[in-house]
Amino acid sequence: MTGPDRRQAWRALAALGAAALAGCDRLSRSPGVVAALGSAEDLTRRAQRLLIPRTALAAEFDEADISRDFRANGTTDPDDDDYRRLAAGGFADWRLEIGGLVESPLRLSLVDLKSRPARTQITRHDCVEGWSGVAKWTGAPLGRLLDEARLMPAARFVVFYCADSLEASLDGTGQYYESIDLIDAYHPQTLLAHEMNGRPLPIAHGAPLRLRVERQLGYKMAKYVMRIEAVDSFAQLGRGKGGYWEDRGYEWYAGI
Ligand SMILES: Nc1nc2c(c(=O)[nH]1)N[C@H]1C(S)=C(S)[C@@H](COP(=O)(O)O)O[C@H]1N2
Ligand SMILES: [Mo]
Repeated sequence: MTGPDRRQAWRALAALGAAALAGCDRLSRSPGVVAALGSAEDLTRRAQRLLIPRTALAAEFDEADISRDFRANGTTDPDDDDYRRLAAGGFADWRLEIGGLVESPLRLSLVDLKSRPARTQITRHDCVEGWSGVAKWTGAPLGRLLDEARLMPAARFVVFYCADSLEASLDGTGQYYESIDLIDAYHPQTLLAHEMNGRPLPIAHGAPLRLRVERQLGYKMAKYVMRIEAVDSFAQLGRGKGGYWEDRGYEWYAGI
């Protein structure tokens, strides 16, 4: 879309938003219109997705905006034996593997990761369940690590394997995993975070390392990351939909 076209589209959207807001107070009292408003919102969201480039930055906030009580969700204390052993040792023996379609697979300790250039950002986390929280995250930008591992041209997605299982299953499909494409993998705010609010990442929030992919919903932000793999397809993983929650019906691209 060219500049003037885009501006026009924005103006149309802004007008739509203003009209919705003006009517909101009055209309929202009638339960019958709640569903209609819901679908208008859905339309706005879709239009917004078309208009805002995927590479745009997510909003960043100030220290004063940091939530005092950032909820922990999903797994908050993995009971997997290997994880428990690593946690007991303060994650000194933990190593992050970066493999798959890369020329130079990496095996990085927390010390190694902390020696890489870091980025710090204060962002809002939105869970699909309807709650949000603002926190400050520090970590290694994923794109730099993928460059270091020398991604092969065939790589299309990056998969994150986690330590925890949310569901007991013999075939391993109960294990938490996630995947993103290379646009998100190289987005400047996509981090492998090892600090939250200036302190080592707590176990409840994914210690020792969790993904931040700020243009998407909370379930994409894999906690307890053990291994990262570059792949050309995720059809053979889990139940084939690219993530634990995607395998159970959630959208793979959870853009916000
Ligand atoms: N390994 C793992 N990662 C996970 C989850 C999980 O259960 N296990 N839950 C997801 C969901 S739904 C959300 S909202 C966030 C919660 O992160 P928090 O505990 O830091 O709030 O982690 C996501 N990543
Ligand atoms: Mo979530």
